[in-house]
Amino acid sequence: MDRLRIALVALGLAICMGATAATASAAVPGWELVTSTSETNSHYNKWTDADCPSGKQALGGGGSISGGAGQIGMITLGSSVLSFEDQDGFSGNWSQTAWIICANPLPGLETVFAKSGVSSAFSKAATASCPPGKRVISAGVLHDGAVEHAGEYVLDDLRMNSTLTSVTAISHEDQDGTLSNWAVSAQAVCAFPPAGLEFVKSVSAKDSASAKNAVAGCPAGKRVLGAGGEIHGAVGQVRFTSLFPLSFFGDGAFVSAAEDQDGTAAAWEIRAYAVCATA
Ligand SMILES: [Ca+2]
Ligand SMILES: [Ca+2]
Repeated sequence: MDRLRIALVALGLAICMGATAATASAAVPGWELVTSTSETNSHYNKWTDADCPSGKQALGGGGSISGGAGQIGMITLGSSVLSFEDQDGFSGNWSQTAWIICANPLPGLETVFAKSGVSSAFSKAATASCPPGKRVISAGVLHDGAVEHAGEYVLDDLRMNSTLTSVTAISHEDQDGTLSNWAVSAQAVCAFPPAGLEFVKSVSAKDSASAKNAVAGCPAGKRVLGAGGEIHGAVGQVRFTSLFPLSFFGDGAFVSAAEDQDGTAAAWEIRAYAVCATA
C-alpha cells in the first residue's frame, strides 16, 4: 500500500469515527451534576437542596457531611439532604453538600414510594418497586418521626437491586434505641431504561477501622445517574458521611461512613452502588 492510500484509509477511518461520534446520542440528554453546600455552623440540623436549571428535572442525588464524623446522620437523601446531629448533639461546626443529577425530562420518569410500618421497632425496611417496563434511575430515602429524636434514626441501607427494578431502604435506631415511633420510606426514581443502563457495585474492606469509603465507578463512556450505599455489620453504630453521585476523574458513586461517638468493636464494611448509562 502506498503512502497516499494509507493516508486516505486513515482519513476514511477518521471520518467514520467522527460520524459515529456525531450521531451517537447521550442516553440522558442534558445531564449535569449540580451541587449546593450549606452554611458551616453547629445548628443541630440542616436541610439543603440544589435547583436544576429551568427545563431540567432532578433525577435524584445524594449528600455528604463535612465535620462531625459519625455524629451527624443524613436521614433524607435524594433531591435534597436533611441531616441531624446525634442524640447528645455535636458541639463543633459542620456543613453538608447536596449533589443532584439534573437532566432533560426522561421518558416515563416517575417516583415510587414505599413506607415501612410506623412503630418503635428497632429496625425497619421499605422496598419501592418500579412499574413493569421501567427501571431504577436513582434512589432516595426519608424518615417519619419526632424532630427531637431524628438524630436517633440511623440509615443503614439505601440500595437498588442489581436488576434495577427496586430500591430498598433500611434503618435502625441508635445503640441505646428510642421510644419514639418512626418509619423509613424508600423512593425509587424510575424511567424507561436509558441506553446502556447498568448497575455497578464496589465493597470496602471489612474491619473495625473507624471510617471507610467505597467508590463504584461507571465504565468509561458512561454517566452516573444515581447512587446507593449500604453499611454492613454495624447495626445502628455507623453513619453515612457521604452517599452521592460523583463526576470527577470519571463517573460513579462515592460512599463513606464513620463509627458513632463511642465507636464499635464490630467488623463492618460499606458497599457503594452506581446506576450508569451511556454518556
Ligand atoms: Ca454526640
Ligand atoms: Ca457505639
